[in-house]
Amino acid sequence: MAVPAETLLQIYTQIARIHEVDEAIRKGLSSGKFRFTYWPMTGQEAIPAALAPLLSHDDYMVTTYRGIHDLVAKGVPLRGLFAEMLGRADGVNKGKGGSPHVSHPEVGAMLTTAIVGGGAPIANGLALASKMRGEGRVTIVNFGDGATSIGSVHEAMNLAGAWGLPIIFLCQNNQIGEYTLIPDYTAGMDFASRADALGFRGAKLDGNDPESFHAAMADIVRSVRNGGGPVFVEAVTLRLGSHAGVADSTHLTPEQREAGMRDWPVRKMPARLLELGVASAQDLADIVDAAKEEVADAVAFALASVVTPASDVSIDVFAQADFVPHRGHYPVRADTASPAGGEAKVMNMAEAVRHAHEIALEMDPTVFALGEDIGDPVGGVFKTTLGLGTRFGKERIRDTPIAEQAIIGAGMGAALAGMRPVAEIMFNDFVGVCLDQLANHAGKQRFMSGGATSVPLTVRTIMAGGVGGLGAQHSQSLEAWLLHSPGLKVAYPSTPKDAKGLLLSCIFDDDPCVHIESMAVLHGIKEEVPLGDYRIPLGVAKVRREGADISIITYGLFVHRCVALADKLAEEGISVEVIDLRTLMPIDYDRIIGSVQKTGRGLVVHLATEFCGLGAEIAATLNEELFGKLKAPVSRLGADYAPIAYSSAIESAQIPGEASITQRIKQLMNF
Ligand SMILES: Cc1ncc(C[n+]2csc(CCOP(=O)(O)OP(=O)(O)O)c2C)c(N)n1
Repeated sequence: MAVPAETLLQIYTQIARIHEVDEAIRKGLSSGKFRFTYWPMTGQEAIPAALAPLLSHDDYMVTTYRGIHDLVAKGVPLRGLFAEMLGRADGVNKGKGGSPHVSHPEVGAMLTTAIVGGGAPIANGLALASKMRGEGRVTIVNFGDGATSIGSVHEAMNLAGAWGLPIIFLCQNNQIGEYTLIPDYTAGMDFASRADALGFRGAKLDGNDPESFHAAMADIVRSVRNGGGPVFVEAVTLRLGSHAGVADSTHLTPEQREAGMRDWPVRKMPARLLELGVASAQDLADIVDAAKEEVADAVAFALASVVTPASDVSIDVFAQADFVPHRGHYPVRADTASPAGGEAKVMNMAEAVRHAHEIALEMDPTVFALGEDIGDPVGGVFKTTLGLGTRFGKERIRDTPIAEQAIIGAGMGAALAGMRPVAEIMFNDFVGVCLDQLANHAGKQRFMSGGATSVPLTVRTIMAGGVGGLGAQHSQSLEAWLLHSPGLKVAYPSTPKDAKGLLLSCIFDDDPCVHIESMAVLHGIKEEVPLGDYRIPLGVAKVRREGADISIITYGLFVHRCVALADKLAEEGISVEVIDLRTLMPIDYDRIIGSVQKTGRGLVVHLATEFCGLGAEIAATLNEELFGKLKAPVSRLGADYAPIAYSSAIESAQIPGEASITQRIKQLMNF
């Protein structure tokens, strides 16, 4: 007998627990006692059950909406799990994640995603953190066969292969995507062979045979744990239930269903254990009774738990609750920024960014950087990491494949595991390629986990608009995308000194921060930058130029353009105050409102498209808050609603410029 009797009983115990959980959910939903979305894992119980004895709570796991069986077997306490599924305060995530978003880091259940394939890049980051720290943990990422079609899984597998990560891509092939059968969605049905193509091991196993599956996985887990690199496992099983809900499946013929029921581990394993003589009928009945009792207790506990108050919705969005924007709530934040004294050096923004990296890398071993071409000799296409690879090594300055989802996912996963990664996305426009990882995963994870996890990830990206000639796909300023995604902080420095101080604040912040650097400023402006460690607090704007007649609210490159224009307009007798937001989320409404209250006029200027841009938000707030005190309605000016043109002449006409800003200021002055 390949698998010891004790292990077989452990596996059966997990199968029984999973089955009782499944039954209780079905009963609760059918009776109307429960109301939540359930994606049944019926039929797939043996996969995590047979794997469980090979893992400890130190090993990381990522799963999907259909992964309740994975969570049970990984050790998530059933009381907290049921309360979570019911959306109750005693859930492991305070009921904020619910059935598709369970995280319980105490047992290594790090993340559950409802985005098909979205977990794979993040799991890489968990594995990377373990590898960098030499911890010997194995990371398991579960997903369905349908997820093999999505780009994030391919990107993640490629990166794992390139970096030799200790991860198992566990594809639970239940023979169907959502409602589409495998031959209808791929011509490459041998999923395991995809790993071969990426240079690592793939294995096709019978996920419904606990014995052979356990034995094969024992070998695979050992190899991965011992540094053998990633393995892709196709665990063949069958989804016996429907895609969602508790109705019977409609995708199986009666014959297929009958065969599936015969092969169902929940039914066949007891007979096998009796046949092997490892347990008596009474032993097996005791296992089932214990599972029933545990589940009944968990259900009673969950039903007795209260719902998290709706008023808590702003909690767990950010580490700092007062960063969450609320109408009428404008916290006053001290400007503790100004670094006093000390040695300083004249730097451009690229050098200041590099210097911030250096300080962070020196002081904290959990800091590392990753991105395309960031290592030496290139040092990043904008030279923002030049020399760092030579000084800190390839482990901490990591060149990546050209795969933005894999980059952000690896950063996010490592952050989940307690690292402080700094990921570079070369151009702001490329955020579109990885927005799911950023917005759906990094931004939401603290909230979805009810604060059980955090993502101290920094993403740096370069915004090249205003330079000219880069065209529609390398020139956008996309902060509005990010600001519309709760959970992401956004810094947008205008000077080298601010870039260093803000970037350091981002790196040591406990939430995902996006640091947007204007290409025109990166190498275009120099100033004295203190050499010491200093932080510019997030959410503190700065008056760049004092004025009395009108306040211009802007950020990034346009701070310089607006200050220059203000100097010019002063000669015409118009006194313009220029506010540099520095951070867009959290936003410093206290200073914005204070300035416009003083001048009685406000104009928000940004390079981003005017329509639905940040300017619209700020103008609306100012008009509401200061109505009656204003000398003119607060206005906003951004780029025309069109892709950025390749021709510099057209680009400069379509984004705010001296003429259009002056015209708008004069309109407001003469209102
Ligand atoms: C990116 C994305 N696209 C589509 C969906 C809708 N959807 C939810 S589950 C599912 C089927 C996924 O099939 P598979 O990967 O085989 O996993 P299974 O549900 O069988 O476990 C789909 C298409 C989604 N959640 N995410």
